[in-house]
Amino acid sequence: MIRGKFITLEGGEGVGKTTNLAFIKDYLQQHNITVVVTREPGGTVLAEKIRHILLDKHSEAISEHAELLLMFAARAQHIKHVIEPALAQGRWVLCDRFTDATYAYQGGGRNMRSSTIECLENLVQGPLRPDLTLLLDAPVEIGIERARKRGAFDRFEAEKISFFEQVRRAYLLQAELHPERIKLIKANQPLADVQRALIEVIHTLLR
Ligand code: T5A
Repeated sequence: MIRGKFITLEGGEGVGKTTNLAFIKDYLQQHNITVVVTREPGGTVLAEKIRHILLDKHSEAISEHAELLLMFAARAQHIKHVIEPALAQGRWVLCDRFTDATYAYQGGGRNMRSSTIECLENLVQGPLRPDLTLLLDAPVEIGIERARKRGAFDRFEAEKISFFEQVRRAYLLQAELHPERIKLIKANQPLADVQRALIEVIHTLLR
């Protein structure tokens, strides 16, 4: 059995990850690839419960360490019960956010050390890394405006613009550090152009 490919979609709030995930899934299925679509934080019953804790607003502030550890607790469940079994069965996994989001939000946004995140990454993931990461990048205001149209903000979306600027910078740094894996896609262009750019990159993986 040939192991499946692991593709992640990343980017700040409202850049179009969910919209394009559905598009990529259809594209891969047209090429006879069996795809598992999932998301982080979440993807299993327990990890979705952790997602609620992370995204809901609480009267008690979540400490930065608690937030980081909850992200990785959800990830550990997700890898064990969804991602690894699917890849081992030859299915491709398409995931809305993964550990690059931790480097961007907890690292960039919350100023947590990269070495701490790396330590948890190695502990929880072992050698597992995405085969391809599509990083949708757009100026912060554009993404926030798109997200705002959707309704009430969650705990992260309620952060200040400066937080999202730090997140964006950290994502771009990740792309610089891992150019072979992370492909940057300009998300502030018409959807049809974004999707043309996505197909160009995915096509190289299909070959
Ligand atoms: N988090 C997550 C961490 O802090 N650390 C971690 O390790 C992980 C894994 C998860 C939150 O958790 C944090 C980050 C997040 O804050 P989420 O719901 O997964 O939350 O992430 P969001 O970014 O909030 O997801 P959104 O649904 O808001 O954004 P998307 O998916 O990027 O955007 P999408 O596809 O819903 O599009 C938004 C709107 O824009 C339109 C769409 O039609 C839609 O209406 N749109 C476009 N309009 C014009 N032109 C285009 N090119 C467009 N593309 C999309």
